[in-house]
Amino acid sequence: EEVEETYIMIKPDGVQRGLVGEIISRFERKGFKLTGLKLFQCPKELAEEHYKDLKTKPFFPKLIEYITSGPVVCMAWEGVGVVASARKLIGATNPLQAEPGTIRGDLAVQTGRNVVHGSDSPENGKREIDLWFKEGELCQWVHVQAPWLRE
Ligand code: DAT
Ligand code: MG
Repeated sequence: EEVEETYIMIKPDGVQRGLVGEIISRFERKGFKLTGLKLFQCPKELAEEHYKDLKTKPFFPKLIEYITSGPVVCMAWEGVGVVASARKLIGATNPLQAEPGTIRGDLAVQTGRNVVHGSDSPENGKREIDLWFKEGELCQWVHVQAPWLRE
């Protein structure tokens, strides 16, 4: 049981569709701690670096176009098991296969417009937070709920 960090990002469709509050709420209510938050228009180079593992995929150019098509909401969340838990809250990559109750299962219909990103490992959580946030943009603070979340 280790404290982890994950990078969560509301993609341009989530912002345009007015889902920012709804999506942030789900992580807040679960009991994770927000340590970074900003609205950001992402340059192409950053999107390409973020998704570098998918560079050879046929959908890569459209993915980069999508991610850079409008502002995104960048977030860093901290907590025990937050990486895997956030992936569960988000749901499967294809929203039509995502379970009801998940963000994608409830709020999206297509892989190419799946409203939110979540890191897939603690290592990538660190890498992505480093990539998207500058020094001084993250806050360390005492989560007063902590003793009511874990015994
Ligand atoms: P996830 O976002 O669930 O971690 P991923 O890392 O495999 O999924 O892919 C990153 C994003 O790329 C995904 O959210 C949407 C897009 N993508 C993945 N597979 C795709 C496909 N077959 N067609 C179109 N877009 C795809
Ligand atoms: Mg991924």
